[in-house]
Amino acid sequence: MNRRDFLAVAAQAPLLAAPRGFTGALPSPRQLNRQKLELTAFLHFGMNTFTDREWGLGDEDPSLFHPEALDADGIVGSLADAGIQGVILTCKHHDGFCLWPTETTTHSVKGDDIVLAFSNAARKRGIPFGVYLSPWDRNNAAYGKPAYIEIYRHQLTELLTRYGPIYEVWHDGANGGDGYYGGAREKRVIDKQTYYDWPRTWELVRQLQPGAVIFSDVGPDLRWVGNEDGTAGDPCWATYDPVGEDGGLASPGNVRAKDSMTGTRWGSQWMPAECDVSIRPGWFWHAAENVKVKTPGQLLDLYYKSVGRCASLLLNVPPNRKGQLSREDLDSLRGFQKLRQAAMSENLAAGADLKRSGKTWNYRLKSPRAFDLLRLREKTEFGQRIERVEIEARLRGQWSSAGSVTSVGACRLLRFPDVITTDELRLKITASAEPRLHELELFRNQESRS
Ligand code: FUL
Repeated sequence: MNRRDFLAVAAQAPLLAAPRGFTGALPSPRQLNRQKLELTAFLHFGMNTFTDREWGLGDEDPSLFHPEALDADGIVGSLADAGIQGVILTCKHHDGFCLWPTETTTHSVKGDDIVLAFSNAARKRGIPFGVYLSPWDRNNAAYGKPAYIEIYRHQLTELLTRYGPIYEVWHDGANGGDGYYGGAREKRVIDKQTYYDWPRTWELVRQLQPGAVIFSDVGPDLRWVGNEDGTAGDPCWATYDPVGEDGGLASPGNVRAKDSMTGTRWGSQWMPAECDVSIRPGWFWHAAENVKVKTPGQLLDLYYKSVGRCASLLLNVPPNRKGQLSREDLDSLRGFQKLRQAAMSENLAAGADLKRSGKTWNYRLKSPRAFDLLRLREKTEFGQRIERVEIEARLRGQWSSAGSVTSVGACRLLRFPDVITTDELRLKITASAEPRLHELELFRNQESRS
């Protein structure tokens, strides 16, 4: 599906009626569409890139931000070549420095519009573009007062009206504390539940970008997975009813993180998890971390533990001070892509003969096949019906257990500890309603083949 089709589907109205026989939560078309983007990239780029910090105080001189040779096309091109399906730029981090010329503050780039450069680059490469706009602003004098909420919405309006279609709007949960705040240099604590009046802000996003999914600790479309390690819980249900840290009302910045990892079986809202993690220890580029870039093998493991558990993976790859990706990150990304391709190159279950009897699905393969990875997908437009799948293989005339998974959802990957060779496989499914399995695929890792 190309970018235009992607955005057109995303803008459709939500589903109105639940399929018969199932009363659980269902995804909206915009969520179903977002599900196609399994692996996306975060670009943490801004003032911190130049000050060697992770959280700027907000008193930084705007002239410190000076990428010498910004190459947005090169960055987005390399990401797309490595199989990245969408990019989200930190248009404003907690230090308040805006990467686009905004009407709301002078604490921004002046001539060069970095958001424009990246959104154009994404359009050229045909991948969707998303925005991160930190709610917390340690520069703004009005932060903590009602006036700031209008400033935040004004900034959001600029981002959602100037740069074409936006596929995801990312609201960070880090909120309030010490800051420069226009020279006040004090601590400002906000009421996370009420200060931002999130429902009104999300309505604005819906109006301006109906196809965009909204991410935060509490959705409404995509939820934070509860950690920044890049791993989802097992299982990780797409349904969720968030509660606050103290068991009360949840809000961005106040959510019981361990629940976010697993979701809520029979939760009332469809809200799949997104796993955000950096390819480096920090979110921003630091020269000292060039030697600490995650290896392709580590990234593949994260992929299995996020995408393979019905979540999506948002991998941060921070541009350096030149405004380019560093060699270390590029090498790792490319290595990661090679490993993914080797692990999932040919579907060995293609053309298998499927026979169903009740909730048992029997697959007769064309000939005996050796595999070490299984991928299952559920038709999530019918909700998450499958509770558990037992996988059995017929070996020398006997059925024996190969493994099991709890929950399937958009994508479930199961690595087998040993290579299994068989021409017949069966799945015993436990489901709350007629199971709607979309796909079964089997793979053999090319790298480990002799
Ligand atoms: C956190 C922020 O505080 C980090 O700096 C980073 O932006 C991460 C994605 O979210 O809450």
